[in-house]
Amino acid sequence: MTAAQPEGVQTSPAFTPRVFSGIQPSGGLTLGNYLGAIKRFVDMQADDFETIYCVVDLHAITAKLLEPDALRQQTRELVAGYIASGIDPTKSILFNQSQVVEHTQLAWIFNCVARVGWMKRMTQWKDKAGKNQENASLGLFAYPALMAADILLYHATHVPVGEDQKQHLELTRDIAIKFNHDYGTEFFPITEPVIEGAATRVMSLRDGSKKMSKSDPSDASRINMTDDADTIAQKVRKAKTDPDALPSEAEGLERRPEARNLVNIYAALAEQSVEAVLRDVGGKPFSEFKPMLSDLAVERLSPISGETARLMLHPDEIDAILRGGADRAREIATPILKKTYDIVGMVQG
Ligand code: AQP
Repeated sequence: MTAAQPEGVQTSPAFTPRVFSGIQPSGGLTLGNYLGAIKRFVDMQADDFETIYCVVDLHAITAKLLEPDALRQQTRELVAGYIASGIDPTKSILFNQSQVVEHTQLAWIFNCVARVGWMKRMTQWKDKAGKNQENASLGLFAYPALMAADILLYHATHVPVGEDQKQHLELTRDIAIKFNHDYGTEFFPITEPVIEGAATRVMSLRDGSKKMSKSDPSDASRINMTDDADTIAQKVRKAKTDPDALPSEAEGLERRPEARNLVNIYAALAEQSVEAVLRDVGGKPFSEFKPMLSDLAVERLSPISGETARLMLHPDEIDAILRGGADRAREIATPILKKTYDIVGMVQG
């Protein structure tokens, strides 16, 4: 927990299972976003869950303001990437955050529930604000309260995310617990993070201690979902490794972060366990393993990048999908915000 749990808090009553997650249109999608998040979103769509997937455009301007045309383009590209990866907008609710104003309205309430001390402990705040915290935006500082609102506005019970978002999910739980406690209610669920699979934390190809990220200044650090086959092969060939051959067992990857990262990526793309992959490739040098990895990445990613490019030829259709998704999202969000205001004591006409 990021904050002390108030005494006497009860866990949530049963809520209808509902999945919510989002991705920022802060740049093009990376392999990290795909393996850590989108692939899991698609898997959960097949389960017996109501699924709500969001393009969190309000979050995308917290680290820095983007060129308006770039934000519009990246928003549409993210929608295209979601659909090309298997999100079906007739099964899942797919929309962009700014079209459902209830997100920011609930975030305000949560700004008043969350404590400054909780926010200051967020590693993403520390990483992104760096040494220049005085100059960082207030939005970056308050980011986790908006994220809690994104999730709790739908009474989401499960949130699939990569490992880097675990702390924000814990803060979401803390906000729900404090709200429920302060108002003597059990209105908000205590959401479960779903962090599963071989690639919950895909690392930079240039530095095995750093997360692969859309906003890393080095393009060679990541595989973009729109990279062509030659670019993928070149990035994998140049990926940092060590001089030893691959081990036959997972323990042999300890203290070898770059080797572990490439094996994890392979396992996630092949939908195999790390152990099964190492049974096949143990003893091989990287000069043999890297071409296997780039071939597999191209095989898996090129249909997605091709379909993304095709969908991007029809921006009006993408906008219509977002409008329809926002209408469906509002049907769930509006009564939950109204009830929240009522609990807080806001007089509604
Ligand atoms: N490297 C990663 N490995 C596994 N999962 C990852 N995710 C991001 N990077 C990795 C997961 O993708 C989802 C969306 O993330 P986001 O766009 O909301 O923000 P982020 O986590 O900050 O992702 P980036 O790519 O690093 O964006 P920037 O550079 O803008 O900050 C989340 O579920 C995240 O866990």
